[in-house]
Amino acid sequence: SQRSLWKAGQSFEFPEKWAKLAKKETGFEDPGNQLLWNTPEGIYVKPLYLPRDIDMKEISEDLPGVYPFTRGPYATMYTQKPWTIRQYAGFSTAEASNAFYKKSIAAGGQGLSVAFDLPTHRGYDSDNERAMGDVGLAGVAIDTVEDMKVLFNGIALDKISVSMTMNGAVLPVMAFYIVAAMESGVTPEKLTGTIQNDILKEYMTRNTYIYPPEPSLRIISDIMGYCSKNMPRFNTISISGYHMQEAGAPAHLELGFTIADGIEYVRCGTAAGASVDDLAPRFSFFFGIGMNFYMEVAKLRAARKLWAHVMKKYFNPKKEKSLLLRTHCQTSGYSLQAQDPYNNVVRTTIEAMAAVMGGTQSLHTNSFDEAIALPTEFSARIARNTQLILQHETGISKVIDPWAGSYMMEALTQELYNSGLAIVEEIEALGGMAKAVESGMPKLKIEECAARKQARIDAGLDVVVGVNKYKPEKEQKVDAFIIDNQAVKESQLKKLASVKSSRDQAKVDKALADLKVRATLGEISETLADIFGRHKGGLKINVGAYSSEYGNSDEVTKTRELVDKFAKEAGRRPRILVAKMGQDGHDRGQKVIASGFADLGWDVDIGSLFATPNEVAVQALDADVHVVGISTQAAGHRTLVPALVKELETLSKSAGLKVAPKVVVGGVIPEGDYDMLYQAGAVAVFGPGTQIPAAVREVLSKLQPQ
Ligand code: DCA
Repeated sequence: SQRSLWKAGQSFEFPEKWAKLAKKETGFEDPGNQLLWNTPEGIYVKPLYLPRDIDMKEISEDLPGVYPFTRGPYATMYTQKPWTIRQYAGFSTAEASNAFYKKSIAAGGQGLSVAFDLPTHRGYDSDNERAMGDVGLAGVAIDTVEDMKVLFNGIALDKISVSMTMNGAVLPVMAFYIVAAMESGVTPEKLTGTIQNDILKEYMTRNTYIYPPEPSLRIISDIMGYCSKNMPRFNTISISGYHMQEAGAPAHLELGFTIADGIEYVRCGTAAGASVDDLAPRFSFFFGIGMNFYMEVAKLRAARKLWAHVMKKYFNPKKEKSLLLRTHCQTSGYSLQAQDPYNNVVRTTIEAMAAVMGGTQSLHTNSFDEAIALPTEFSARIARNTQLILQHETGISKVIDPWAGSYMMEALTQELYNSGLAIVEEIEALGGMAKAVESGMPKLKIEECAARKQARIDAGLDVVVGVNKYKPEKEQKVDAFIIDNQAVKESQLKKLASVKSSRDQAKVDKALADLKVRATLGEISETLADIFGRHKGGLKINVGAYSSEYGNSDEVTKTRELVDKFAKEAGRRPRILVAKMGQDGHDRGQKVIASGFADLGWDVDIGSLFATPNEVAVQALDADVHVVGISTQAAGHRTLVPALVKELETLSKSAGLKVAPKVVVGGVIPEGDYDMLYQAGAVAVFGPGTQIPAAVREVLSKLQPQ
């Protein structure tokens, strides 16, 4: 199955002595070149690396703690202080999350990392109609200072560093955090931790923005400026490539776009009056670590070198600390599979090893059941222990930058550096990342790579053990952690009502404009949204990316024939609206499905993010679709799918239609939810790992030509 990834014209020299032996072993005419691996980064990974592949003079001078920091930001690295074990967590109420944090610190966790629920991200209080399906599901619901105080109750905020993944509603969340700390006796200058505060990647991938780019960037500069004056130990931004990788970006795109984002943030901050040396020493980064082991180690090494280089070139800071790239890493959520899920423990371990061999400062390891639902206490313990074992039972932390000097690793580091730099320069030529994001270019590039990756998996070219090869005869069941969304919501509503009734409402109304009273997150965000507006994402589909990668196999031909047959009988092509509901902005699945269905002959409409069931139903009827496909990643389907089916039935009836559009659901769906979705009226449910042509056929089988 050695698909010829070797492109004509690409050829490298290999030693004759080796080539002869390899020829004998393989029967290949030119084994060195025929065994090349053309990675999604467009890098040719060779079967054999040699001294000639690296610039020995340049790398022999590299030292950890010394410019360009390829070998690490600190001179002694883990030999003096291992990376921080920082598990990203948060769910349901502040009380439940607080109890979880205390337990995980006692069990070896070294720093906190708060996951907020989607309504909090998007600036809605739990009592907002748009929050209905998402309260407390993908993170903790925080509406007020009182919630924040409960979240950190009994945790010494001057000792334990707290990272908060917040970008959209960053103003109220930072305000709540600072006030909660002050009311527990900790002044702002003592606070240590990180606020994600990285809005640019939200427009590209993660989609938990609120306002349009310009005012959002102003908010980010304000926070960086405020923290650099008042919170000197706090990292003011976590410039994140992670979500790009999750959305489908190969390493070179993740690297290039993230560094380009960093440049934009320095520009924003300095334009607002701060000096580069006030800001940059408290910048931090965040990368995803996937399964391509060597590539991921090389990516972190290249990232440090690239950041040091561009900072020097564009800003020439005086402080050496301004050149340092310090990073958090998270193992890849995308690489986790719902099928044969214990394999995920192994995947996460390998990714964690790549992160620490690449020299990360802080690490989150995913739990093995995260492709199915939120982690259970058991799976979270295994995930944390994975890091504890790496720190305590292996010798990994005893040597700094252990891969240095490997011909392969040094060559790969340089290749990634070169391609990352080329992307940075391309973005600079477009006028910087804010402009590039407005043009939609980075998002489309990432989505194209996601469609290609899915096609390679569906076609079996990329093997995923237990999913498209080596499938177990019987699937192992794992316990899924299901949050009672209704109960969390009720508890939040009570707490919210109590804060609202215990304050002087006239004073709130009068003073909300200058945001000085105990305003809620939703009130602050809505007030700002009145002025800034709410941002709407783009809705483009990558046509052709899926099929060009998949090729014209029997599978594709057979599926297209069925689609054509339907079109002939129905007098039009089958039409699907691929929609998302609630505050879940993960749109990789939505975009990949849209590309795949379009390439297999369907007419495809894409729904806006953050829609209510009513909005989706109206769009479905307007577009006269046969099917509404709901992509769900954040558990909101339990509330939102039944509501959608009802809306579709009601609207179809009043429009005089004989049948309402059918509903199919795909994404991260625990097995225990399948029955309730079918009972609610869904005609098909697809878990992760579904092959798109098979999904197309199943959906078709549910349709009667009308
Ligand atoms: N020798 C001496 N001091 C060291 C060494 C060493 N080998 N290694 C680290 N340190 C020091 C650091 O200088 C730092 O002190 P400082 O704050 O006074 O500069 C301190 O020990 C903590 O180390 P650091 O590497 O900053 O690790 P963290 O505090 O865990 O911060 C960082 C990591 C990436 C910078 C931060 O932004 C972070 O934690 N991000 C997490 C983001 C997140 O959780 N996202 C979730 C999605």
